[in-house]
Amino acid sequence: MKRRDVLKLAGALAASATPIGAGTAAMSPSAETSMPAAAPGVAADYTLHIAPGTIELDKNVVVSTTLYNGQFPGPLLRLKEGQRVTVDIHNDTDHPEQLHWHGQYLPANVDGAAEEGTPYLPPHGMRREVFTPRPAGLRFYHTHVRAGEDLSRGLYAGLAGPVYIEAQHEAGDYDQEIFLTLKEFEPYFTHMDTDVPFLTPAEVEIPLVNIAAQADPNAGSMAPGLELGYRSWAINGKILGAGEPLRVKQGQRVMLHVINASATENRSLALPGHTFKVVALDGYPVAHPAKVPVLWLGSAERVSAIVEMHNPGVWVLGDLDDEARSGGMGIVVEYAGAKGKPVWKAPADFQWDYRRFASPTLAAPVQPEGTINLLFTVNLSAADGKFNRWFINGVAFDHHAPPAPIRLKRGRRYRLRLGNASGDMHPLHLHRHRFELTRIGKQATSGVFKDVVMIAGFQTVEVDFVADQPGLTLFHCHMQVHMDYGFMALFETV
Ligand SMILES: [Cu+2]
Repeated sequence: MKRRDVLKLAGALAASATPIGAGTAAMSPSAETSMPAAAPGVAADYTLHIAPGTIELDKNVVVSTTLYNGQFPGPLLRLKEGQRVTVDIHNDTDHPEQLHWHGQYLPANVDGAAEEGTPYLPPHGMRREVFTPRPAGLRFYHTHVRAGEDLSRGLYAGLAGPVYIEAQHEAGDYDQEIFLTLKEFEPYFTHMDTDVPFLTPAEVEIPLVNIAAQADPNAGSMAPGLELGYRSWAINGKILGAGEPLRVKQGQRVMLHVINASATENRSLALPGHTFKVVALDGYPVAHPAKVPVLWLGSAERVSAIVEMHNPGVWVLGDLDDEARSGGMGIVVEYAGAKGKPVWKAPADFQWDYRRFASPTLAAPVQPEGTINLLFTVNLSAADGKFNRWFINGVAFDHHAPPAPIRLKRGRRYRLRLGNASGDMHPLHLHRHRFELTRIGKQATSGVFKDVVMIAGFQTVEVDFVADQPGLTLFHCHMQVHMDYGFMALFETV
């Protein structure tokens, strides 16, 4: 799908061209690099152009935004684990850009975050990146620049695309594989906050004394800051009903790879009369594949789930939120031979709980070599008098004067004890690593590995990770309006 738009220049040209690495030490076979030009005569495996463009979400809804290769989502990059790939990235815009390889274990100069030291893609310039994709599973790429008040930039734009890294040996136990990238378009600022609670367990856990000590000095006198609203919603860049339906046959097992590429929103999906067997979260196979009637994904989360097609008809695979679904967040699923209007039925109430996919028997706890407490607080409307300002351990990340990184020793196992002293849910992302969920609220757990975890309001979550990537690693809330206003911290592994 969409691969026609990738300039895949492999084969004879590459084979006859100058050997990779000729004259550049940085391109020695073991090196992973980001360099400001393509080596002459050596073709890239993939070429991506970041440029302004328009997409037709529906025949009546054409949106101007910034895109990869003129399309949304950007082209699917199907990579092989451990097999080096060369990607040329051209920035055909007037602004510096960053392309972040979300979920991969890459060096800080390739990962795609200026805070870690990745060089910017200069306006009307390009970079060649050479890297070894890993780990296997569903990843994605997306822009990683600060947007602030500019709703044409950052993840408010159409800059996201799927990556699938194939394992050396992949069973492929399904009949069809379908990638679904969820994204809203036409963002605007609003004071409406439409969060619905869907996470469990979600006991209030942060001790009140702790909240009082960290309390917003403006609390009670200031209104909450601006949030985001959207005018259109789409799956794979098409409003519900505007694109081709997913065509299935009775008895098929369909693998859905779902990416929430939203700048700020949690998304849900249900398919009436069917269940999702979740086999991987954020591209990592889960310890216990379990069937659920609804998928929930925070910003940047991915779910891989198998749906058994045993309920012939024409259905809406759509978001539970009526406004989002009727505004386009859905796609039609059509069985061969079935006719009629697509049917939507709201599922019964369902709470999302990562522990459904955890090891049925708790693994013997492994003691981390260090525990790092990270407490998240907010000052209402404290940034420019209109945006909430976010703090990690009392420090709001300042892009002009980044705070000192938290030092880690390479190869050691650390526990992050995440405390959310705000009422908002946050999708928290650690770059360049995976982590294991070890505690959600009061419940110990094991066997669920991820790179984004949603934390409910006033809750604690613990995750363990091994600091095996030297250099700077970014940790942040994946909601653009939170990360842009302080919700970031850096680790440095030495
Ligand atoms: Cu957040």
